[in-house]
Amino acid sequence: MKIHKSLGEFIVEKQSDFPHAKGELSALLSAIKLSAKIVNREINKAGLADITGASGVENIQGEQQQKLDMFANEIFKNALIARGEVCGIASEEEDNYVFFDNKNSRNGNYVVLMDPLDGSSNIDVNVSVGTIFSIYRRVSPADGPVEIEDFLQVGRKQVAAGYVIYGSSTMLVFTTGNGVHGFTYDPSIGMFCLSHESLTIPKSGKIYSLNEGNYIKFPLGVKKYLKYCQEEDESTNRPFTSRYIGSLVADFHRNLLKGGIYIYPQTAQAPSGKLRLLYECNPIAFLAEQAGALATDGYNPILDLKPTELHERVPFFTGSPEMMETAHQFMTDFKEDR
Ligand code: AHM
Ligand code: MG
Repeated sequence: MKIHKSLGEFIVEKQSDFPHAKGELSALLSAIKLSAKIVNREINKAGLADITGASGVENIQGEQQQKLDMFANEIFKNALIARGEVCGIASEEEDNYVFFDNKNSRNGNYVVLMDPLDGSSNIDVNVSVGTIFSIYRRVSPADGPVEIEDFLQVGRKQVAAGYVIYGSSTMLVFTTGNGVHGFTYDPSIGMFCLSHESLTIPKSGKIYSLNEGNYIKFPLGVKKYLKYCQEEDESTNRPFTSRYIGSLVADFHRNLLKGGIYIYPQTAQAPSGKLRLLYECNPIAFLAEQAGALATDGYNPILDLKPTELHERVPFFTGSPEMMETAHQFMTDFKEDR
């Protein structure tokens, strides 16, 4: 029987690869690991306990918060407060950023931005959901309170990012800027074990993932690209296959392993799309680039965009480089003024 390396062992072994941190980033990742285990436990019994469904509260973006959204938010927040490396967080479920103003944490060197439970519409129906996280070094002085500038850093400044996918198995996938590594949770021993070292995305693929129900609202470039995916052409292996789960983490994870493209574009009604730059697109874009994929707003790399507000949205295109190049071509050729 093969014994896999644990996430803890892997982190200790790779400490010297962490561009900015010694023990600090390890401790921080281990808080995320612990929170993921607790959230995983709750999700696994979601049909049995009174934790599914809406909480009755709306978040600042006017969306109904699910009970599990709020539960996951509290778990991750409390685990990060307890470690002391993090001086503040921003979260999809918090209106404003949160300063950890306690003796232990206020001088922490890092901020974490997260979507504690992404894919909320899938919670109650036993379909994969995820946690997404993004980590930066703070830029404000360490002896003062955390500032908005600490959170509005350009994506290229991330020191680590990752996601947890609660799927047919639970996996934690992360990068610290030296490749992308995946760990599968073994519930029998309570450990994340190295299962996917140095993940790279296939250069091309057959899968396209987008919510086709929105077709009528898509920009012309996306409509044309979608029709291109559906045409017959032997030399390019078309028609491609449509796969859409409606959980960014799960759709991205599948495309990362198999090759594919994920698109959540802008529409006339939502000119910035749906997904949030800071805690959905930036971390996924960091992972994507580290795995040899591309991640853009249809034109520009996501990691180069300068954020202006905490919950801002951005059109999101990510996937295998050859598929992305074709999609970009359509976006440029059929650019319209909306
Ligand atoms: P959420 O953060 O409220 O869960 O929304 C984000 C999710 C993504 O995971 C997913 O890709 C997208 O919304 C699906 O949106 P839609 O149902 O409009 O296709
Ligand atoms: Mg989300």
